[in-house]
Amino acid sequence: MKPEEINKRRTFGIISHPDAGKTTLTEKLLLFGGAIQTAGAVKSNKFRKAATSDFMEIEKQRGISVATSVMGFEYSGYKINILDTPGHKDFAEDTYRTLTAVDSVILVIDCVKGVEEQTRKLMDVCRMRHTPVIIFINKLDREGQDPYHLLEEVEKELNIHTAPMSWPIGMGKDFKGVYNLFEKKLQLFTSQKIKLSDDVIAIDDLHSPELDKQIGEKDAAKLREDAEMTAGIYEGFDNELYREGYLAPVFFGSAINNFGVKELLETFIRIAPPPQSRMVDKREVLPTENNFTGFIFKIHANLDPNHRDRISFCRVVSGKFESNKFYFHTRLNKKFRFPSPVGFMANEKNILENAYPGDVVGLYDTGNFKIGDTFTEGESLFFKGIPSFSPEIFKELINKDPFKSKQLEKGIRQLTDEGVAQLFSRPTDNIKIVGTVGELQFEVIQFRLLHEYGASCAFNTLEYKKAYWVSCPDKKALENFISREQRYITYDKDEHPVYMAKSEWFLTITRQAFPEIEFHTTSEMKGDMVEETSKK
Ligand SMILES: Nc1nc2c(ncn2[C@@H]2O[C@H](COP(=O)(O)OP(=O)(O)OP(=O)(O)O)[C@@H](O)[C@H]2O)c(=O)[nH]1
Ligand SMILES: [Mg+2]
Repeated sequence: MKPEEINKRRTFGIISHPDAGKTTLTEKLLLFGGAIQTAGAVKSNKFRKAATSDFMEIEKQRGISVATSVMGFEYSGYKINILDTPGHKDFAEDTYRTLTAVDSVILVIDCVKGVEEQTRKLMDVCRMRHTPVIIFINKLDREGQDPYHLLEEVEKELNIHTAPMSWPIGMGKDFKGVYNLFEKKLQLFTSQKIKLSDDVIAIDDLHSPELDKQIGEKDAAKLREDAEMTAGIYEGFDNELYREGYLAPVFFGSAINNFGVKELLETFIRIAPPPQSRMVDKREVLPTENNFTGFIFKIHANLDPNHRDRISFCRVVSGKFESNKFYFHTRLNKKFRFPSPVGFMANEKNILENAYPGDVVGLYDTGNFKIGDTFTEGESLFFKGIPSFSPEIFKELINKDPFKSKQLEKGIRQLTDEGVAQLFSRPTDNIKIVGTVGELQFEVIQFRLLHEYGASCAFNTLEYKKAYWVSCPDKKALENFISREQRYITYDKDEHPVYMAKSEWFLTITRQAFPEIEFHTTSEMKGDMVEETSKK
């Protein structure tokens, strides 16, 4: 395995509370890579629909991204893979899974809003995994909070130390630019929506009168004071602490104006970790190993409305992936080969011959693969830690068009394979139940079923609150439980029995009545490699 192929790669996720500017920032980064020529060229990962004229309501009304997009570009000799995630909590499962496929993250914070609910949750996941974090405080062109206050909030609420790399001069309509504390360079704010700006003035000595000339006496005095203060308050950048996830370098800027983005990128390639090793059940897999290994962290059907394919997104962990070579699928115990795997450069898919650790490969799949599946060159291993959540909202799936029941069946199976939701069937009355962690997923499912499969459906809310996979070493006892609790028993797609609890209280009573039965909040006892991640 050539180490230079590994060392030139950087794979990271962009995460934040909804609307902080992830997709905007992603687009500007691609602009620097020359991957796109003008802003606006990147379709956001906001819901992409088939070629009809109406927009999906949820996107139009709320303007939110619903799934992760993968994009690559080259910059300064590096191959950079960006995974732009959705911020909304209803799609957090997708984001959490994406975090297993990256080596570091850029966390975007809106300077007006500061740390928000979803920022906190995402940061919890990063901390759990010791993922290195760079913070980009965005929207400085708007009247935001005081930078000291913002950093204090970040440190307190996100439980991470900060090292400001740049410092803003003014804010909102008085925003003048940022001063790079480490390179001692002043960057004056100009709104550069489509061009790449290069207006950097080196000022080694902040006491130089040049500073007053550039930004005015008042702001110059304030900057001198701030530079002194920040040196005293914050601990300075330390690469090791950053790599371990304890210290986050912070940049200030405005993504939409392409301001502060280049500095972020330059620092990113300098400090961000190259592809890292991953744990499997038995050992640690190093990127430098000769044999290819990889795992699927995301599945998306009908990505391209003109081709009805299903693509599994595989993160390469070790070795070299080659097209047309047989690889071992460890869960199915079967070999597969991929004649036309795809890579994701800029906003386009392209056929690729081979891929290296850190890369994301799109594998065409006819419905065999699941999230968490592992490929190797023969070794039997399973990558660990792909989270799976226990759904909390359950609705009966109602077919509104009797002539399209086949399409509905196929569509719901494929969409639930993607991990958008989970599917259960209730034998007592033969209904299908869709379980999700958020309301918006039902809107997405309904929309996609109609637009991608031509099936119209409705949902009928059920009173269940939580799903528990049940097991018992004593088969008879399990059968007895299932027949006694029929009304609450459903089966998942793999025919595993699941008990649907109406409330915590119901569960407690049921547990007391059937002490021999074990209740699991995920299907981990199936031998799949899912682990539960606490949502709190
Ligand atoms: N004023 C201002 N607005 C910005 C800036 N960056 C992004 N925005 C706006 O903020 C809104 C949200 O931006 P997106 O990039 O879609 O946000 P997101 O984080 O990808 O949102 P989700 O994916 O739905 O979570 C858009 O209207 C952007 O134009 C900025 O620097 N200044
Ligand atoms: Mg977005």
